[in-house]
Amino acid sequence: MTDVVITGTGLFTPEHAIDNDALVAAFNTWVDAENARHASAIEAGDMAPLAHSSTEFIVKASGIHSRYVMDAEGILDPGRMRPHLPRRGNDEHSIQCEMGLAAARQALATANVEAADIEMVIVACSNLERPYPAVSVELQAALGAAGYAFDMNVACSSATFAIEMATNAIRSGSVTRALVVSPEICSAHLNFRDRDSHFIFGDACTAVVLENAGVATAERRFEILGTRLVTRFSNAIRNNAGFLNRVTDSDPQSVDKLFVQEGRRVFKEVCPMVAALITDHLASLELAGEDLSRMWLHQANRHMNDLIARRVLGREPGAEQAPIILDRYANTSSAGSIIAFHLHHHDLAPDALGVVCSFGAGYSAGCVVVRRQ
Ligand code: CO8
Repeated sequence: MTDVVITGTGLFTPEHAIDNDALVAAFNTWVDAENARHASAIEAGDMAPLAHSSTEFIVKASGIHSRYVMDAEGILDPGRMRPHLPRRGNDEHSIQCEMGLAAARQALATANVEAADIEMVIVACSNLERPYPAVSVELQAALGAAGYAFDMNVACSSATFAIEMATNAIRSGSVTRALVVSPEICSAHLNFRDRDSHFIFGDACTAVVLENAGVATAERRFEILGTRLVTRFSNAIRNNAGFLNRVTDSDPQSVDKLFVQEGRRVFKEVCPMVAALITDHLASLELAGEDLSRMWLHQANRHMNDLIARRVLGREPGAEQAPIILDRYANTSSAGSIIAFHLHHHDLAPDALGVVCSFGAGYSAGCVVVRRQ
């Protein structure tokens, strides 16, 4: 069978960062204004006052300290509380294409690959800024890549699902080199007026170059030993925004058109599903948790990662074995596990084994087992 290797990764980090204190201050200013606006209804007992958010809660419940966003000003304005990303003309690069270009160029340079040698571009992320033409086709043209391109969405698992698509395309011989790009603008789909979730997400873009091992020239590479994907339908993480909203006459501004979740349920249902996926996948490759040097897990919640890593490794994970990047980046959806890989793989010795694993809405989970060459 053709060996497939990851030879380069790239990361675009937006220039604006919002720490918990700034986010909470904006939220609490809005809460105070809302409570003042509804003071008589609250006093009459017809309405419960809105509660403040707190930095202490956010850090304790999630491990998140800060997040990067494409626009901070709009989010921190209590009168707006959503990013302001001006509309671009059809002859300008779209925002996701621009993010993708930055991450892709870095990944290509690391892989020592020219854009023209890429034959497959997949833009894989939770939210795409338009249905067509595909953002991936725009990115393919902007990069000067060859072959074909398509967009796909499996929420937080988009990147790992795309890595399996790319791996299979290389194994089958239909392409020699592929590029997976995940431009996540989670801040545009987050309800910054929802106390339960306003702190969860951030923005970023990652890129991964995959090649047939026979043509790869990069010194540092990771052989893909196997990929495994799983989905199980759940409404616990949902977003009802879509092109049918217009014709169903539902309110386009209603909160169900943004990210909605039952966080506790997600935690309880997803952790065992993911631990079993990784353990079974390793067993099918005649490997076990103790063989792993590193787990690059999806970055949604610190406690979820500790729990999953403990179950798979059979011991308390050190920061080195299951690196955390959500403290600075928050949940960047499909980009999260790839950011962890991008920032925390350089020290691994040849033959070290690791697993990239994403999990999220769908439910969906994707597992990629790699060996450093
Ligand atoms: N400040 C202060 N107190 C708060 C706050 C706040 N901001 N929010 C809630 N509280 C209070 C609650 O009122 C509650 O109080 P009480 O006990 O008195 O009722 C208490 O804190 C506990 O609340 P929760 O039970 O909600 O808190 P948890 O400990 O469960 O933590 C989390 C909440 C952090 C959300 C946690 O449940 C979690 O991380 N769950 C998993 C989430 C997850 O992994 N989701 C993955 C989804 S991501 C995905 O798939 C991608 C989708 C596409 C992305 C699109 C971009 C937007």
